[in-house]
Amino acid sequence: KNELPVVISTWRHGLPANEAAWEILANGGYALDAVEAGVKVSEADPNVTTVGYGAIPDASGKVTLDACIMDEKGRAGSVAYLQHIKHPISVARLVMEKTPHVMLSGKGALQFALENGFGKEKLLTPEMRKRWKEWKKEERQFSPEINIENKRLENHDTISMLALDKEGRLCGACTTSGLAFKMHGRVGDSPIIGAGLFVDGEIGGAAATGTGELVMKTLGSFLVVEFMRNGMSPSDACNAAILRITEKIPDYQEHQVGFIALHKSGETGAASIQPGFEYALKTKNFAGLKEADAWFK
Ligand code: SD4
Repeated sequence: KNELPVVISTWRHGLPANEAAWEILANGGYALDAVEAGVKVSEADPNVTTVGYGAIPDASGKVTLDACIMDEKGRAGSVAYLQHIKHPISVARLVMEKTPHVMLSGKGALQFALENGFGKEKLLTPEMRKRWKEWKKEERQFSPEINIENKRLENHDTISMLALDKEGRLCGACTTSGLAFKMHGRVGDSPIIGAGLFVDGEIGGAAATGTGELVMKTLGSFLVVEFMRNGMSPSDACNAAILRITEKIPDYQEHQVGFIALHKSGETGAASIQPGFEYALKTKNFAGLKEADAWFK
């Protein structure tokens, strides 16, 4: 168990994101502000090629973004298939705070963002445009790759973050450009409450990364939280949700999925299908990367 505050996030790009979140948490700030500020670091960084600005486009060469956020009271906001906005997580937060809805998508989400003062930006960098052109020439087909971030993309992927502040408020955020070269119009797990992220402020939170289709079909993050509700530790709950995927999805061997979880007590856990899923943890006594338990050893 960890003393509060605690912040946990997916992949190596979680390290600088956790630092930004920690600044808020260490000063007694609100976990919701912390997770938003944290994942914004990845959204703004063009070297993180699977989130926000500088992300890999879809098959048609467009950067389309998914994000969601959830607070300790169970309030939620999300955006899907959003283009031209550098910080989809902040739009998701506004959906939560300013509208009677949970999710806005596509043109409507963009319109809402523009009406609320967000600027329209070009998210496709010249480097990613070049990569897309090469991909079009060579592959022309979408194929999910296991730990794509480890093989080709220097450890970058969806960022999901969970934070517990000094007052014990638990919040989460998740933001991504989705799978590289996905079909145009494809939406993954990341903006789906219960799939890419779920928080129950009285129990704990969980978040996912990896092939979103597998997470959506098993409602993975919700499942992890329900396992914790039934008494499992965060680690056991993540492993049990991975087990569910292996039992229910025939071609799970071809994919990577990773879960992180944070219990209300401060205890954390993580699990994945394939080895190689790293997550970043920051507490008073620890700051660094850990590798999740993997189904395949
Ligand atoms: C998605 N879960 O859109 C995201 C992407 C991801 O490893 O995390 N890929 O399916």
